[in-house]
Amino acid sequence: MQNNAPQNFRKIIHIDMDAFYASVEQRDNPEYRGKPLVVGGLPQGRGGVVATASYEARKFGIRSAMPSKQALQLCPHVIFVRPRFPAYKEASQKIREIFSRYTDLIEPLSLDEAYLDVTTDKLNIGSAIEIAQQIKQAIKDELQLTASAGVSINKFVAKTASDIKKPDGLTFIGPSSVEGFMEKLPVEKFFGVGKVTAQKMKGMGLHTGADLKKLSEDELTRHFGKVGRFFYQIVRGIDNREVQPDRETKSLAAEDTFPYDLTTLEEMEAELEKIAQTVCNRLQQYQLKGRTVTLKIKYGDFKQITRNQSFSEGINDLETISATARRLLAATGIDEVKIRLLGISLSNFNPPAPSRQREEKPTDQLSLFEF
Ligand code: DCP
Ligand code: MG
Repeated sequence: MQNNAPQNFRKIIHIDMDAFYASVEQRDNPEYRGKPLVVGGLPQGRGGVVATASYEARKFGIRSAMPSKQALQLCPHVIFVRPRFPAYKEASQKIREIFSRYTDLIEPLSLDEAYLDVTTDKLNIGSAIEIAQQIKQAIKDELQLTASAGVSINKFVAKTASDIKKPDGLTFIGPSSVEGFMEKLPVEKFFGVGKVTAQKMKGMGLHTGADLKKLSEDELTRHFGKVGRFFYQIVRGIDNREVQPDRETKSLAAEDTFPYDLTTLEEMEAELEKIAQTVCNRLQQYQLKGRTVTLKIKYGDFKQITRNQSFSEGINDLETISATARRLLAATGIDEVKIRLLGISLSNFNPPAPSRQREEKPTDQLSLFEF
């Protein structure tokens, strides 16, 4: 991607901070440096989970979203610390200020992740690789943190690339390498492929992009619904989604598709509790409170309903979110139903979220896509 690159290719950078919360803690507390560290719920507490783990802790198999108790079993000398959201938010604002030196087309995905469109950049540097290097260096010099970058011609490939060499990596997938890169990519790395879809694909003998490429657009849509069209295009290196700056956060959701239909209230409530925990973590991560809780249910026959309840004040605590979701579920009548998917979202943020921090982690839900 030099200055003389054909102008019809965009230059997209995806930046993702390395072990973000844990790195901020190690930076601010020198005694934690070089040590296995978990940021999240304490193992003594009920239902505490790992938000993130330092790279030293990952060597023991500790991962995000794992119960803290399990993390302690994997590494008995691991240090646990509670999250300090204001510190992460401050670091996040500073990285965004660094990005804005190069372009105004910045789309944050969360506190530690953003897409940048540098097809034209403010400093006339021209090379997206050079810009990514400069951004990484500025983050190191000014924030004493490291980031990994992916550079390519579209969002999907840039995001996938940023994950290839972590920590402190920079991966460039040029226009002529994009299709080969997609062909080799395992299906579970495709955006929109969660555990249920991945299982289904493997059952059909589809393991990589190259396998998906053998199917027609019709076949992909038939098997995977609307997202089949996205798979058809992306495996050919096509992803026309634009980098969208400053889109307001309207809602924050989490949902799960189950490998088998839920039939008992106990199972449904247990799953709802997990989903409520995820939503709650994200709300606290973004420091948001919502006034409306919406429950989404998809039944075994694919029929889908939503039910919601609003409050006069914004909420973001697990207790209220979970109890509201349970109440909404009970009111739908759960006798003799089969439930395939449950989801909870919070909306009506007050005050409105300043800029979009849309959740874009791979899940089985397809509603996050914009085609
Ligand atoms: N996070 C969380 N709960 C999760 C996943 C992440 O609270 N289940 C928070 C903590 C992370 C931050 O979001 O530090 C960024 O998430 P990433 O997935 O980018 O993970 P990290 O930045 O921690 O690590 P990596 O180096 O793999 O990007
Ligand atoms: Mg990260």
